[in-house]
Amino acid sequence: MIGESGHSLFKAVIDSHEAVVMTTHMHPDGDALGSQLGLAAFLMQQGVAVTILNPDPVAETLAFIVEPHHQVRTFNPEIDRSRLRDASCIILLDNSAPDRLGSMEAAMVENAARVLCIDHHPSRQPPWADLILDQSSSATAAMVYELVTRQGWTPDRAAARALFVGLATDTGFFRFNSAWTRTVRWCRSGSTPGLRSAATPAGWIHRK
Ligand SMILES: [Mn+2]
Repeated sequence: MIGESGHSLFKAVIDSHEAVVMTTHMHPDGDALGSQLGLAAFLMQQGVAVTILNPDPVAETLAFIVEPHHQVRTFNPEIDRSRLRDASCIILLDNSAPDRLGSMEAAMVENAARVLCIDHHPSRQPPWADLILDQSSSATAAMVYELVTRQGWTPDRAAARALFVGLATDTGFFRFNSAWTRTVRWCRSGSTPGLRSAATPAGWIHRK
């Protein structure tokens, strides 16, 4: 679970920026992209402009969770170095390790003072200014769900689907017992009708 300090930090960050750039690890998987799109939906509803700028393009198997209004770009050093430099806030999801940022590593480290990192992997002294880390969480998508619902937001259908894909990807589609109890509770939660309707056949999920 995310502690009180994490929820407070999240609120402080979202309340103080009108635009954010979001990124993740190289070769974004379902949890990376799903947590980005779920968080983006929340932020856009709060009036925050969101640009998703990733080291690698969206995998074909995940294209279905990207909505037409989402801005998902692939990092191009010539254009996007200045985009990162000019961003007042950069949110790094599902990764805290600079060396998993691929082509974005140097540019991200240069701007580490304005990075909020939200991740569930074990970390090694990450350089980012703000950290919300929870190794007990089965997916970054689950952390995003916890953060945005605490702010009183109910994910809409598209956001719920993106978060569900994130959770399904990192739990091997719920094969692991450790994730199971919490996940079932999460999906059954009365506040998340979107999650149940978002549950679709396993065939389209890109397995890690
Ligand atoms: Mn993950």
